[in-house]
Amino acid sequence: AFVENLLKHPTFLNYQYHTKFIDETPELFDFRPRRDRASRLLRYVADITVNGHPETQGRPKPAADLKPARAPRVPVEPPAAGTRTMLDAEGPEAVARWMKDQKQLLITDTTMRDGHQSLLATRMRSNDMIKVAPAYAHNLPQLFSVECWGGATFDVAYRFLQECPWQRLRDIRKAMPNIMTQMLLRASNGVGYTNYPDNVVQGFVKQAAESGVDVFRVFDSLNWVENMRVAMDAVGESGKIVEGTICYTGNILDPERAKYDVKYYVEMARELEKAGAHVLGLKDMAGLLRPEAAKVLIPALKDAVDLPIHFHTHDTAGIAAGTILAASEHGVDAVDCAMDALSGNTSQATLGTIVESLRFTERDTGLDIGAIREISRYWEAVRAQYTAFESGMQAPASEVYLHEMPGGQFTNLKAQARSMGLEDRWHEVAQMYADVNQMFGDIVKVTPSSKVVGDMALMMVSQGLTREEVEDPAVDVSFPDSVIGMLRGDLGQPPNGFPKGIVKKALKGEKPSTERPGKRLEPVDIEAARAELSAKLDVEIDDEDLNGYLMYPKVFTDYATRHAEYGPVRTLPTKTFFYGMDQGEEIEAEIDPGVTLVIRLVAVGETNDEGEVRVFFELNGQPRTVRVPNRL
Ligand code: BTN
Ligand code: 3PY
Ligand code: ZN
Repeated sequence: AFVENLLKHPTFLNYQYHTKFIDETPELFDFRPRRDRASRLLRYVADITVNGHPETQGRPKPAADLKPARAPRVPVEPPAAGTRTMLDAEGPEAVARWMKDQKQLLITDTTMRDGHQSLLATRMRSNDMIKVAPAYAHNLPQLFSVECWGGATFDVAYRFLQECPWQRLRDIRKAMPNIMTQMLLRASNGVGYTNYPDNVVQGFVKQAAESGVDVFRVFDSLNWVENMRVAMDAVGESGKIVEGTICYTGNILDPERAKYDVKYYVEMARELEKAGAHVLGLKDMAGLLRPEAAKVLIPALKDAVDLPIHFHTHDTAGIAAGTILAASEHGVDAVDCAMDALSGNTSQATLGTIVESLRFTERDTGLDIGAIREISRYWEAVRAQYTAFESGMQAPASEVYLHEMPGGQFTNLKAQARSMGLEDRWHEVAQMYADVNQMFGDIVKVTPSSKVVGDMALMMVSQGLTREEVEDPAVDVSFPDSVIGMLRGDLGQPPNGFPKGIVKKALKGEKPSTERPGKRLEPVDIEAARAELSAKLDVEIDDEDLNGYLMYPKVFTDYATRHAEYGPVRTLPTKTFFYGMDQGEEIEAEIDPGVTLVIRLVAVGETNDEGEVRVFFELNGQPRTVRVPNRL
């Protein structure tokens, strides 16, 4: 019966099945009626329609007359060759050489990762990305890369969007086969908040390369190269591009911040080159590199190493474009921008503006401004659906030079402060964040070290503690777990270590470790983990699922449990996913290539004595009724 079902399935007949086809097509195993994917989806839509989505409750709503986002149409012919074509044919060293040899300023589009991570709390759904990927492939084949994976997007996909990050990657890769994809990897912290055993990091990189990542931007949250080698080596072995990355903090022009001076960055660049980087990443996660400083730093790095340089910054202070143009004039090879509609403030500089600024100069990007406008109009319509996740930041702020918060953390920390009732004391939080940084010895602040500094700052503001009191051995302080972990050495070592006084106080005499954390962590028995998870969930666990589970055991298990109940909710339109349906509304959900459900909401009934509501649908023209609890 299984084979019969399989052979009759329209997707199989179309030869469009992919590796997860069987996994995602449980009706193949449905020999007796059971809740199929369509029924599960109807249940989700009914539930959200009746009860609302927990994530959007109490938040601003999109305009009632919102138009659906329509991606630009593309021709049926395959797209022109791009960087991915070059990587496949010639390998990572050849791509690196080409980056250095050609004149144009190369551009990475960050909209699908850092753009929405920094502006919309990472909540953008795969559906909205995949629809526009063909337009990138056809109309912007000169892009260096599209950053669309890693950082916070991995766990947010499972945790809040109820979708598989690996499938997102495969789908983007397939729709955009000619341009390199790029991910942000926190070295031994993977895409998580703490160090993982070496074999977990290695397995994760291997899987990411297989599922479709071409450029791995690898950084360490304390700039400790020793803690980057496992991840960098694994990328090198996969045949993909190792972008060994420096995180920039402080101000090289400030004599008072001599810890992070030009010499410091030059030495780190040399270490990364020796460690096997193909490209040198310069990651200015808070947007602190001033244009005048870029004029000094970029030439110094170019002198020091033989690698192309890829610069990343944020527009929090409103000057990212100025810094990018200064870096371009001084020979930087590639830079990151976000499509206009998702640029500015805590996000990246405005892509179309950089392209126009360099037109008719020797660094002309070669990108089509008309295509950029068209794609940005699509993103504008997409962004309008995510009103619930806007931060409310109205203007750029030079206060970032005080607190030095990464763009991807800023809005998160603000939301965390709001939830603790500290929103109107935000400027105190900002000052405290700066004080905590000094108390920890002036460290690099980027995920996960930035979260540790944020946890400490919020705790101190809410409890009314000052830095002096925290440092005073006579004052009793209960430190957050994340702070104790970092000071114990769980995230590795900053330059010159952590200040002895604060370590002693936080650890209450426990001896900190200065070894590489991965050296102390036992390797995980991968196959035992697979067997255990498979038994627990009663399904086959493939390598992608397994890697998700190893990174985030509880988040993955919760996702998988909800998936069994609600089905492929990733296929629903974004408005439906967050707000359910209106009476009389009709939507489509393509649950497999070429297999589309047409769902119409006919009516929502009264709540009965058991507290249940009947919701009336038409599914592909057939009446269907779903009962869901009314939890309101
Ligand atoms: C989330 O957990 O925030 C994202 C997944 C949505 C789960 C759905 S929302 C409707 C239903 N009610 C719940 O409490 N969970 C499911
Ligand atoms: C992340 O690690 O998610 C970041 O964006 C760091 O800047
Ligand atoms: Zn960033």
